[in-house]
Amino acid sequence: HVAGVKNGRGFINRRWSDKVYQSETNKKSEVISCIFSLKEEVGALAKALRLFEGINLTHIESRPSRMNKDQYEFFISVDSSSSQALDEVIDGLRTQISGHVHELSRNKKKDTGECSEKIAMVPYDIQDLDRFANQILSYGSELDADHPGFTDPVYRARRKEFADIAYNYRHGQIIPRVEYTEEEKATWGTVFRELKTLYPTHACREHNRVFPLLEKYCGYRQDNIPQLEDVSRFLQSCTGFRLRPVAGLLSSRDFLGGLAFRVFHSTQYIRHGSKPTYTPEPDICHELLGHVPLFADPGFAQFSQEIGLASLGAPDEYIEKLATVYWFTVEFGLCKQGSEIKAYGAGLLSSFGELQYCLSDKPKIMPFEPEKTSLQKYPITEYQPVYFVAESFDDAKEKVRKFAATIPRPFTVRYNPYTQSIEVLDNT
Ligand code: HBI
Ligand code: NLE
Ligand code: FE
Repeated sequence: HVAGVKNGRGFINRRWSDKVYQSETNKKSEVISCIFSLKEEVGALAKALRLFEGINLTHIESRPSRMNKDQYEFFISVDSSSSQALDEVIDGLRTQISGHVHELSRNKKKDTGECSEKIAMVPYDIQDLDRFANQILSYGSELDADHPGFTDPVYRARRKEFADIAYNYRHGQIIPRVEYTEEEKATWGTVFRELKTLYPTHACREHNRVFPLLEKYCGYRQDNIPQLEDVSRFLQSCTGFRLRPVAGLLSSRDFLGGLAFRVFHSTQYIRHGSKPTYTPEPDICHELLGHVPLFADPGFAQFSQEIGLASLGAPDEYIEKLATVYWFTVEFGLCKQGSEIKAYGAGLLSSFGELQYCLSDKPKIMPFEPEKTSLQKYPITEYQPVYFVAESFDDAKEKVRKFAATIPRPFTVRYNPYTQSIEVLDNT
């Protein structure tokens, strides 16, 4: 049954059925988490936090309130030995600081003695992605020291312009068009020309089927870098997938979460012109030439969304496994087609160097088995030493589905495409 779907905050409480459970057992629960809101004011948080002196906080997170524009919400958890003390803090918050405190309880499960203490913050509907998409990891607008663009001030300034577009973007807006420089267009031209010669022999048939449509409808040409907005509209008409600009690498959790909504976070900047055949970072060449053709394929779109749905509310160690599965499929996957092996991973289809290498006799090739594949270690700044071969997209999808069912979560989720939101189904 579907129940308790939303509390209006974009949280899904992993023990969202606590209320029901509580009344059934008639037992007072231990409170270990709460959400409180504060009016935006200098020193407001510091004042509230004074109440927490002597308590072991295990988690604190903040975000702008959706209901009151001038307020911020803070989500905190304490370790269970501080549960009683938290009761007092909550009283203090209510009386001295803010009337708005929402308690989240933890209940011991009757027979297993197991309890889930964490409450995952997950996007609940497609707009919620606005709150997750701006936390960029190491390679963001600030480049790492070994990046070819690190010492190039022109390139760095340009990256900042792209980062600003992404930071300011909100769901539903038109993705700002970018006028690319002659130098940027030249880099694209090289990547485009060389890859196009390899696709007929190296890319999977789904990629080759869609590519001419992108040339026809989206301005894919050697002398033109297509606009994200045009490509996003095209994808929406094919599979409902859409693009959303992003400044750089997101955490695996945030990135995979987007896929649950058929949203693909896409960079808009281009790689540094000094190394067109391979870059470790995603860039517009990687997104448009590697990912986009496959997101236009219905079977592949479904496969990608299922990885995303599996990630929602999953424990950290499973996020890592899912990210690894994503890595060896969507990014670096090979698949059988007839008697041949072809590339379908976007990281291969956007790298002239690695696309040739992956089908040579140098790397190790193993069958795609999510349980095993999800444990494989991999480098992120050089060609992969190991690739996994899928029997077909359908087969890979079935296997990932089975794998996802082993992820411990007290609920399952399903996507409602009419409301573009997640529905939570109780598992308990
Ligand atoms: N972030 N923007 C962006 N693009 C990606 O392709 C990407 C990411 N974060 C993580 C990631 N890919 C994967 O390596 C997995 O961790 C999901
Ligand atoms: N190595 C790829 C390329 O050069 O296009 C990008 C991979 C991004 C994960
Ligand atoms: Fe990618």
